[in-house]
Amino acid sequence: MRVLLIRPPRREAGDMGLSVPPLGLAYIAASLIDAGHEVEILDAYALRWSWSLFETKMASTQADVIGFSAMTPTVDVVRKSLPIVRSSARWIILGGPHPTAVREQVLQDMPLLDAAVVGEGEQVVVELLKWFVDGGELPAGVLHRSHAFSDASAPDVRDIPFPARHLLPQDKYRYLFATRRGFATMITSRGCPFRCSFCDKSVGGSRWRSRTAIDVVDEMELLQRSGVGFVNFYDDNFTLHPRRVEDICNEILRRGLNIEWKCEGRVDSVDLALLRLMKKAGCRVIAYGVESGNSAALEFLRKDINIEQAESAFVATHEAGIRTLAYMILGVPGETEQDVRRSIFFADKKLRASYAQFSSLNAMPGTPLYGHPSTKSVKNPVDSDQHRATVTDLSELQLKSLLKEAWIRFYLKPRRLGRLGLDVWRSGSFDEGARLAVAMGKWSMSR
Ligand code: B12
Ligand code: SF4
Repeated sequence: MRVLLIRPPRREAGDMGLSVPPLGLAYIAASLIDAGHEVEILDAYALRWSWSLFETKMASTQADVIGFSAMTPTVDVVRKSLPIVRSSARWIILGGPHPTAVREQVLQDMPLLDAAVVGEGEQVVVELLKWFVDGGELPAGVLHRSHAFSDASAPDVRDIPFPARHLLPQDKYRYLFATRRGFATMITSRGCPFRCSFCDKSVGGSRWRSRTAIDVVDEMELLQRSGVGFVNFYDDNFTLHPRRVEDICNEILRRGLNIEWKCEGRVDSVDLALLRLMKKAGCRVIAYGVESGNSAALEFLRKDINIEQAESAFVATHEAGIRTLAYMILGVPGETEQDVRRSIFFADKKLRASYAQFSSLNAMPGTPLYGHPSTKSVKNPVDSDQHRATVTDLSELQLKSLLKEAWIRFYLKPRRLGRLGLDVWRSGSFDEGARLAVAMGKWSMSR
């Protein structure tokens, strides 16, 4: 069959969202190619297509199946795309965190969809396409209006083919904090055993499943050969098992790879010896879910870490010569304006994080917090998109202005601005850097 996988255009032309590869679509494409289908990916988001260009191109496109992926906050762009592509394919399907979290509701919400896939879709999508033609019993993992749903088991991460990156516009992807040009993302493990109240683990589940060090480094080597200089590991918990991280680092060193990377880690799973090895093997940035500088907020978030662990992880990471990115959540229920300012101070002055990302507490479907009584609809100035269900005791105005204050207080410092300028140059993120500078300028003037 001819299959077209689409990431729709940005909601608005000036949307600042990161241009990161849609790895889920690339994994789905690889499985379909293996099963003998003819597959294309259209990443209209990274290509910065306008909606009118998208409409024009779709009018002359024909495929057997069109597939989309959706996160809850971006599902509106898929909804907008459906009437545009409806006559371009016989079947339209959707996968990703959104249908996985809301299940049957997605088919009611989007009548133009034929079916949706729940969870990791590599095997399910192949069975679904076969079912479209042959009929019979609906495969497990598929939502369909006239058949009952049953859960599919997760694929073995060691058997999944590498993502079909050759179908993506590789030169369009950028990451502002990358230390080299040529950017790609990788996933080396799926699932997470922790229980943070703001996190949607519906797709990967609670069972952590990892690829072998050899398999991981094989993929890195392939990327290096294709011109990639920097890899972002987007595993939920890259550092969960330190022994595996050691194996990956030793394999990178054994093969003499010349590639730099970033990963996501927990502050309770690193120590100086491991961090030094990671630095030697090319690790340049680690993003930690610090979330808050207030113990009560950490408890509310069920993060199962404490402030002292965050402090020692940041000291050790800096000592190893690796930069840090602190993910922070502001305005957790129970937090006053003063508490939020303490959290900002914590990331800025105590942890001395190299970078920080400040968000509000979104309660999305699939998260334990979904439906919490303190939920309000708040527009986050940083995301520049729609209102989001946010759990906070602060007013929308207070939260908005604290978020702006956090970004400005953290980044408007000569040292950090200088580093950002260098990052823009090294990563080639000129467009992203310019957009960020304009946004920061606007916020500081509107304070
Ligand atoms: C990388 C990443 C990003 C990247 C972009 C990712 C992209 N372009 O695809 C960036 C950094 C930009 C990002 C931004 C955000 N993200 Co994000 N992100 C991730 C992360 C860490 C990894 C995604 C990934 O590559 N996974 C690996 C692939 C293999 O999994 P997958 O994409 O889910 O795909 C599988 C299945 O879903 C399914 N599938 C997916 N698509 C399709 C399509 C078809 C046709 C089929 C059949 C199947 C299918 O099969 C795939 C293979 O198994 C996930 C967490 C995670 N562990 O997945 C969060 C996650 C997806 N993000 C999330 C959120 C909330 C956000 C933000 C809203 C955060 C914020 N507060 O701003 C923003 C949204 C920004 C925006 N406006 O677009 C949530 C989504 C929850 C939800 N219910 O929607 C997640 C799950 C984090 C979490 N645990 O809560 N994100
Ligand atoms: S936030 Fe991170 S540690 Fe917490 S449950 Fe989600 S993936 Fe796991």
